[in-house]
Amino acid sequence: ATAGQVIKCKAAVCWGPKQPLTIEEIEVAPPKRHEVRVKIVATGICRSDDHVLSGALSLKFPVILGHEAAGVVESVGEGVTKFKPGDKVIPLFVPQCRECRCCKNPESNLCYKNDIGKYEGVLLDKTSRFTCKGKPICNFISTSTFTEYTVMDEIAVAKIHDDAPLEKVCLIGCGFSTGYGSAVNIGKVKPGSTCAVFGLGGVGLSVVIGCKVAGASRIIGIDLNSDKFAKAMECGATECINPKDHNIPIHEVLAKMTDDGVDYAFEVIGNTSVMTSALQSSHFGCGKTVIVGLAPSTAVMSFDPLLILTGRILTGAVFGGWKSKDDVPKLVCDYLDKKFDLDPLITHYMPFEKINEGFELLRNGKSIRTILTF
Ligand code: CND
Ligand code: ZN
Repeated sequence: ATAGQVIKCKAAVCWGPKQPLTIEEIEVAPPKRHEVRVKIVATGICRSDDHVLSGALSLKFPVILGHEAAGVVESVGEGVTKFKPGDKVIPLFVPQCRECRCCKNPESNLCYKNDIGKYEGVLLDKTSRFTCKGKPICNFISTSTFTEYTVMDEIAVAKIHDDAPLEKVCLIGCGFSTGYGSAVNIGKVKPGSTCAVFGLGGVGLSVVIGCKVAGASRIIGIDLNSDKFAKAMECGATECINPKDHNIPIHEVLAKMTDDGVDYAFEVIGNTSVMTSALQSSHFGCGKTVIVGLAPSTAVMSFDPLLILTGRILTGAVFGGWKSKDDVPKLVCDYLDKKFDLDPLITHYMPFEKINEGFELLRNGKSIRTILTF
């Protein structure tokens, strides 16, 4: 009944950094050619959304944030053959066009048509489908999920299994897959190895889960907030340390604990000095450091190049290296087959209207993932 029409609905609009989101009535235009309009059913709050609110990531305003979600197709634009109304889907903040140099490379998952770092705030046709009070509202990294309805390019949407519980598998849209894939695809953690995970939020705990599945024998969690440790142990950490409890640099603490350094170190905070600590914590000649955290737009990492010269590997990835359109449906099936659990990551459910409270819980270190439902 709504196909082809402008839909009026509620969305949390971000008018600028350092101010609360406001719930507004917006207009969502019908999907154009090769676009899909989706009714969002559940969306998680990720620290990357908060990096925009804090001002750490600079992009164009006003914008509708949110990128970790699940929903149902409402209608499709011209030329769309792989989706129909009613299909369950997950938005993809890293699209997969299958045609660009990166998409054709089996080793890469970064499609040329992504908006991460460019932050143009538009769909592929260079406009967004949102307006509010007569003003255009920008799209966020190909997705925008803090809204009842959103429009995405079809390359930025994955169709998932009909049985998937949307209020859980929304985490496969970012936090879980990013962390888990960083361990299994990017770190390629080996059985019997020692891992260090810096930052035990939703993404960091998912790294811990990935290290455990990969058979690591020691998984050391590191966080400034010791309240995160119980959950980390539940997810598979074998020990946890708080840098505040030590009067020597954390990499020296780890060196003592691990016979000169870990096999794999993961930075899952977005702090460039912790990125350097992670690199320093890895063993010479063989240690690998994976950057997962998103640093502020102007931040620069600095380190002694001898750390690299002596054989340490430094790498990183968005979305855990998964080729999004290919792998998200498989991850959903793996979840349905009980190959991993998402429940330990979910600490709160809230109605969408309470979105600002959800962000407060994240900032105060009281939540892992809050899932907003519509
Ligand atoms: P969240 O804020 O939940 O977790 C971060 C954790 O780090 C918290 O538990 C903090 O207490 C802890 N912490 C903060 N500073 C320090 C410090 N100096 N030393 C030790 N611990 C510290 O965040 P999240 O898990 O949602 O996200 C983590 C990062 O990953 C964040 O930067 C986010 O933007 C990024 C990310 C990256 C990607 C990707 O594709 N690579 C996708 N999503 C999120
Ligand atoms: Zn995210």
